[in-house]
Amino acid sequence: DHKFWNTQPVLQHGEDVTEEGPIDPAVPRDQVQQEPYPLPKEFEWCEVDIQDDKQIIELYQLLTMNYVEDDDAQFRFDYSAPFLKWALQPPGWRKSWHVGVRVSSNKKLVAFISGIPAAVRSHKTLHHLTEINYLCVHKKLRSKRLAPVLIKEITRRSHLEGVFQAAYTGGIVLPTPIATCRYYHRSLNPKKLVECNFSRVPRNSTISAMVKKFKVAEQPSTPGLREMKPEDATQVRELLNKYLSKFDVAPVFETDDDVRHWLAPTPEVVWSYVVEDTKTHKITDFFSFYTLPSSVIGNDKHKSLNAAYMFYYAIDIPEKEAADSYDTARYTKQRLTELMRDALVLAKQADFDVFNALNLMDNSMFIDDLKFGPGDGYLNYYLYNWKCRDIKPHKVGLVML
Ligand code: NHW
Ligand code: EN5
Repeated sequence: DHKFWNTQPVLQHGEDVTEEGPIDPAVPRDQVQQEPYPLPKEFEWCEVDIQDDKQIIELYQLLTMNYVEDDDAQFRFDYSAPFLKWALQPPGWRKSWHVGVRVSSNKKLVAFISGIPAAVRSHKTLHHLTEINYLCVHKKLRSKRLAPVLIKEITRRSHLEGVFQAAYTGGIVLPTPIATCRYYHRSLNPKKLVECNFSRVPRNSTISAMVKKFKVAEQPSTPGLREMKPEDATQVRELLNKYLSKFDVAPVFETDDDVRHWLAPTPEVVWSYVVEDTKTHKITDFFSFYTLPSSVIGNDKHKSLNAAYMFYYAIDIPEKEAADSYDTARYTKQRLTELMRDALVLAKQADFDVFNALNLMDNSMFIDDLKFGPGDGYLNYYLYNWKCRDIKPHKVGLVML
């Protein structure tokens, strides 16, 4: 059982949802605990100022050495410093939500948790909630119940800002996921993936057969495909919000600034493309992926695996196809498959070794045709202080970094 999670406003194991809504009520600001939660005496709280080069490097180093690994501890996420700056400073970000723990004696950064503001809809309710990410405790300080203190402290800081719901994801199962998605992987550099033990040569195959199988075209094939520009934000916002409205949990991009931040290309971080109709110059399609390498643990030949992760995308469903749900599904599958085939080409050109995606949104429509294979990792989705009915992977429209 869960000594900490049992005490929290989350759906407890086996409880079923009759009506959606908050578990605990909102509290006025002056009734929120004003003092930080106490830490064991050798530690102190800090705000990590990620605009300060020295501090972003400290955060980068903490995460690079101590953040999420796969089940067999072969790979560890290696979010870059520019990526962390992007992920933690969207419009409306707050420095007080970049919470660190330092050793009092030498000021070494040994733990972290972050929140960012986001607009997320679950079923019919729009939440202005906190997205929690990058919870990390140094390997030498594990199992000392520091994580619950970090979680309570970010909760308190969220309450101080009048925010009483949160969204988060994780590889582990806690009380209680609203959805569970699976990771899928598309090899782009099969030889390196095998050398890293990321994938294996099947008994009935050879490396050269795999190299052939995973070859992609030299150039994308969709007419009108180009990099997204910041000026496309208004059209992309409209296209994307419309597409995301069919999912049971999804973000709402409320301003063009949100779209420019999250979805305009950022070098080495996020890659975004649109299809501009050659006649009307209207944007009909959009897709994006982000860069997240993993350190390869204990490999003599390779230090890093360069992975691209599918991010948001949207297609415009023409009226004649939208009239009939069968035609909508057929159109969506065809259009998306061709679009994502181009995404693979662009990722290969940019020298990614593997293209990863979850089986959420409409991804299942192209996963098999484009030779993605199932990984051994799963991603659970959670809402804090909100009762919410189960959501199937293909009804999840939220992608967290
Ligand atoms: S998921 C990635 C989380 N980070 C990692 O896996 C990095 C590597 N691991 C570590 O650094 C993305 C440590 O193992 C961590 C736990 C720090 C994970 N979420 O300190 P203790 C996110 O960042 C519970 C939630 O002894 P530890 C999302 C565990 O079940 N709870 O463990 C983060 C147990 O409670 P229980 C987690 O190994 C969402 C307790 O922690 C968890 O030294 C956070 C044990 O603590 C996880 N990933 O440190 C929640 N992992 O009840 C946000 C373990 O079972 C909630 N635990 O006894 C919302 C807050 C905001 C609300 C706003 C209104
Ligand atoms: C929240 N923002 O387990 C972050 N990755 O499958 C926290 N497996 O890379 C989320 N174990 O299957 C954390 N290769 C959850 C994810 C944690 C990391 C993780 C998995 C996802 C992963 C790889 C390597 C496995 C190594 C041994 C994997 C097989 C690929 C193969 C390619 C060819 C077609 C078949 C599949």
